[in-house]
Amino acid sequence: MKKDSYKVAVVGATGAVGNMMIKVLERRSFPVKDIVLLASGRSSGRTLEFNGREHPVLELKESSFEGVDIGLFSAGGSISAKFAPCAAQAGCVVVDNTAHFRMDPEVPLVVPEVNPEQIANYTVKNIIANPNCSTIQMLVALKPIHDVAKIKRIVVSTYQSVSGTGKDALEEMLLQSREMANKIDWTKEDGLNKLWTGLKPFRKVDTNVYPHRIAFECLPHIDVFMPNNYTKEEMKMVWETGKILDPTIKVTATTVRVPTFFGHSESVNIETEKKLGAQEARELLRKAPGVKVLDDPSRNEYPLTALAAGEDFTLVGRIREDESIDKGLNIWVVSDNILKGAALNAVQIAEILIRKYL
Ligand code: NAP
Ligand code: 3JN
Repeated sequence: MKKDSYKVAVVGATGAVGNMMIKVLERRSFPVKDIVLLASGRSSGRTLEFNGREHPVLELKESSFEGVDIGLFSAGGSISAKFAPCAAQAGCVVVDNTAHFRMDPEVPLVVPEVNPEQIANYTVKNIIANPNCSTIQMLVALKPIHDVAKIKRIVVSTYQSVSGTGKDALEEMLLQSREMANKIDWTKEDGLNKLWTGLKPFRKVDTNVYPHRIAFECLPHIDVFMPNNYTKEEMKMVWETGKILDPTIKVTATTVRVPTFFGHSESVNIETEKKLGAQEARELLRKAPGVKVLDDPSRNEYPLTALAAGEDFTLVGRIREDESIDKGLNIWVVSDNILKGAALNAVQIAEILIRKYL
């Protein structure tokens, strides 16, 4: 018999993504009968609020999943590798936010606006994978275009916010920014000279999270470097687009960390089989699920991280025909990486699961 409420575990509940999962479950009135908040032993003794009540944070153990219907995992790949199979074995359906299972052919990789039908295949391993945030927002924007004009090639550059690296990275950026803003002298009269001199001591600073200073810097380096000299983040966009949207699309990516707080931005260039004008694309995207078009240059209107933060929609704008080729478009896509890029996408998957299968 179908249940009307569910026991839900959040693994990594104290982290940036886990915390947002709790908020999204609450905001969308997910039918939670009982919530189990799991993290490392370091967080034992802490409590977190859900639906107006404080709940204890428990240490994640293999036995944590007894009677749990749905497990939302975001504590890193090695934790998912070890504990997702235990949870699945105990009858819990895992929605995993890490890269660990994404390319497993027996695990569906799902963006609800793009390939919700794949959720049906969760039964093979009792695990569903949530894609990488940069892939999710790009595909939410491209799916309606692909359906009409068939995309042949994607060239994407990302501008990814620091929240994508978690809470320690946000702290690193804030501390570095404060120190630099306080120590660097600036006057309009002699500003540039003072700035150059003031910046010198900050060329090389001690860091804990990133290999270089992130404050006032762009790092063309997200995740580890691969043998082909792309980063793993770049290859995730290539691999995941093939699995979710269409394996015949050619994808090349450059992923860059920029000193913004929330919201990843992407410059996306596509080549299509059928010609699609910018205005047609705008109209298509206006009707697309999960998309909000902000595209009025006459009013300086375009997607910004400040507009995307805390917003469920993926913002799309700067829609232009690529004048260097016959059938191509350029678009600018911004979305909240912790929300649609992680927590919201996972909860949307869980919503479909309970509506159709559990
Ligand atoms: P975060 O803010 O650093 O939080 C990490 C979480 O994992 C914390 O709750 C932490 O608990 C928990 N954790 C760490 N080691 C653990 C252990 N041994 N046992 C149990 N829990 C443990 O990181 P985040 O930004 O939330 O990201 C977490 C993971 O989510 C990432 O590693 C990544 O795999 C995934 N993620 C996916 C996307 C996406 O694109 N879909 C985006 C961001 C992140 P304590 O507080 O107790 O240490
Ligand atoms: O860097 C970002 O903006 C997104 C980060 C995602 C991430 C961070 C650490 C480990 C992932 C991911 O989801 O691909 C992983 C991982 O699970 O490999």
